[in-house]
Amino acid sequence: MPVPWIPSAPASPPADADSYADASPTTSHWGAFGVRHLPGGGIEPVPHPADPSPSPLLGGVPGALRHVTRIHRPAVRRGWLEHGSGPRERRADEPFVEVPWDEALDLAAAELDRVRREHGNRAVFGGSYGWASAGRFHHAQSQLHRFLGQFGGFTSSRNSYSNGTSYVLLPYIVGDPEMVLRGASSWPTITAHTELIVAFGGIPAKNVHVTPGGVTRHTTPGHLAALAARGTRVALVSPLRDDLPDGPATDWYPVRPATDTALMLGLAHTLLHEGLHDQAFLDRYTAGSDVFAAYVLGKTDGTAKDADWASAICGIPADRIRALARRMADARTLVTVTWSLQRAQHGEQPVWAGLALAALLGQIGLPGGGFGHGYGSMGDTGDTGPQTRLPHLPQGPNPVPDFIPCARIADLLLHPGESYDYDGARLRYPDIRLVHWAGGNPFHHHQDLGRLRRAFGRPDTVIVHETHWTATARHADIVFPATTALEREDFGGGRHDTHLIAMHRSADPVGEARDDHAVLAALAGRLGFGERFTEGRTPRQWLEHLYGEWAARTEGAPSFEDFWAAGEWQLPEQPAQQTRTLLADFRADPGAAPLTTPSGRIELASARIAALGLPDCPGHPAWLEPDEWPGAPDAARLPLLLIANQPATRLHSQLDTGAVSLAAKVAGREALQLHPADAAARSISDGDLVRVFNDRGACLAGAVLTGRVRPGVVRLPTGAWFDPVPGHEPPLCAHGNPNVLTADIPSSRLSQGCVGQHALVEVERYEGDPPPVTVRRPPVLLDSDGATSDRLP
Ligand code: PGD
Repeated sequence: MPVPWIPSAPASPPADADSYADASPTTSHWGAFGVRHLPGGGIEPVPHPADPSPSPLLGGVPGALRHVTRIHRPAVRRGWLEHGSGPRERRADEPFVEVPWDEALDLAAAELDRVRREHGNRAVFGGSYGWASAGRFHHAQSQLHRFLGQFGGFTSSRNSYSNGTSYVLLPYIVGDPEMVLRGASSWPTITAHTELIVAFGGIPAKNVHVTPGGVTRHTTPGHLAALAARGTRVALVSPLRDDLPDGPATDWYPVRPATDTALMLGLAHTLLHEGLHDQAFLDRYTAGSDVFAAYVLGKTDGTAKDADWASAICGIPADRIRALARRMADARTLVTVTWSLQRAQHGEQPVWAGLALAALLGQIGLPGGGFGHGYGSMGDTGDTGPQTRLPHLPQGPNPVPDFIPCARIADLLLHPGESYDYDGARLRYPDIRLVHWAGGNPFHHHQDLGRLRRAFGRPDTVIVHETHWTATARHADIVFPATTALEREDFGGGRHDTHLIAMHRSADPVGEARDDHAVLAALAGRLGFGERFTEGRTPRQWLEHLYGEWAARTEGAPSFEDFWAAGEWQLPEQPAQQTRTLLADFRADPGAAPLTTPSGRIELASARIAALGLPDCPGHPAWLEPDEWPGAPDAARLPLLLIANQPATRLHSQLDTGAVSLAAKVAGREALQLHPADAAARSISDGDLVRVFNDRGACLAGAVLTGRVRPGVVRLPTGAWFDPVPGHEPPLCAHGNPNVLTADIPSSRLSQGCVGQHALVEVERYEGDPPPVTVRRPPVLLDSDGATSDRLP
């Protein structure tokens, strides 16, 4: 019997203004909404009336808000409390002792002070990567960075797990990354002008509900419907058919994972070989096209990257490759690359090769043509909303210069003193003694969780602020219970948002939970800089202050009182954004509006990158075999390629305890999509419990058979809470977290980005008694007499 499953959860119905009127306004990374209180207790999210396509994730909010895994009281790991700080072979196998706030704060402040005195501020890691929650004042990382900066500084982290590889590459090849990340054609321009979208990685509708800080209007689903109505063709290049919603006129190119660069080079070869490229554009706007063309035509290495060569690597028939190249040259064509493609080993290459392909077509800077990066990766790519800088908390300086690229966290903890390459520099890892994390879940977001578990054993102390008992909280020594956005006052909005939303408090804090600001203010008080941290303001006074400063320089902004009473302010529109790409001026006159690259042009070959001599990132786009792809030697033993992409039913690991995420579990675990032919070869049926494994670890998952994945490919989205079964090394996750399987290696020595997207695996039916999922209950909690807490269910 087919298993009901949600490949891309249906949108919530739009709300009417009346039902929103009695709700408390708020916003979230998945959009603005109101909170309505139900008669017998409980809450109901009401979508914002201006939102044409509210996020399905709203349905996960009520269950997560009061879930049994909420952290009620400060807690300290028993071993740390009894034996003091110090490295452990592994954290997370002991119970926690719940302690009064003052005791937890005294312990944390004394330990911060000890580490600073004995080892210096660079021994404190405060990178604290993560999405936390929406809200400009109570933004957990901003609060923590302000606190640690005033404490004397901390080792920080740079870039993101989202597009960290592109962020390092793009300055070399286009100058300002925004030129292609947010400055390419807007959706209205695409729907008006584009005839063909060649979408590498697709335009995954599941991601467009999510934007950092939220959006009030989710417009991308409407634009995709407009594309369908206009008949714009989309060449979907992805192993997953669901990377583009049904609707637009679609030609599916089910490419082998990790081989997009080879396909791009094959397309480029046809353009060059058949003289379909725009030489005048290359001459006027690019540098290094001769180097790139020589490589593609095989003049430098003797291998022509023609369609037959590409076909053997990427699995798309050569005649389809040639036909697509000819169509691209014959139409207003937009080449797009999702961020997921750069979340891989050699992740620079598909971005750079995609840009080079678009340059050959000569349409960069034209409305609806050229290159874009991240359509469908997030809700605001291609959005036309205002670009107002919203009010935010000043973080102040960090006196410590040391940093890591964020995806190097395990290397930092495991290899103090070791050197590594990053962005053309040679850096050294400091010796970290204390980790302080607020608003992120590294045991969700990092790769090779078995290795991360060993790395988290190394520091003397780990302090975590969390709303829920996530795996990261369970790996901490001191845990502070944080409020959620619904339990405090704030204001919020995303980068292109149409509204600034007043976030009213709509629920009482759970247990003794406090805001991150309150926790850090109390620590700052104990460490002697409480007044400097708070500037003598209450959180409400901070909101008034930050809003007031911003309103004074923002035309038409109402008073704080009026804004707060109205629950929102609609930001002024900026119509010019709608039609011009950021590269339009460059296209009009590259001499007058040069790019900030060394040549002032788009660099199809970069002398600066070439001079670094990096074997994993040469000076022009190139096909480099990753360690793990269907053609790798290890594929003989691990014949399936796992795609660990963004989930449709939650935000990363957030809301995994909510109704929408839980409804999509299969056999009580995360759902693994696999092709019926691969399932039949392993005697796996729909709904079976399966074990997914490789040398780094294993996890359990529920099988979903579908022809919408390419044979040889399995998909297991990220975000199921890590649930290691005791006694398993390498780890076995009972719940289906794919990061037990992914590799903790850098995308390259240039960018040091994360490679979480792909891993070679094998899958088998799970026989016998499966270990239960335990992560949806809190860990063992003791009171100060050692008795088990009476809150345990
Ligand atoms: P979240 O689940 O959003 O994941 O990684 P990230 O760490 O951002 O974690 C945020 C945490 O903050 C949650 O645990 C939540 O409970 C907590 N939180 C929320 N509000 C507050 C608050 O007010 N205060 C405090 N103290 N805590 C709060 C996401 C990262 O994962 C990203 S951005 C990407 S793009 C990556 N994607 C992939 C991928 O595609 N494939 C793999 N394999 N791995 C990935 N990891 C990355």
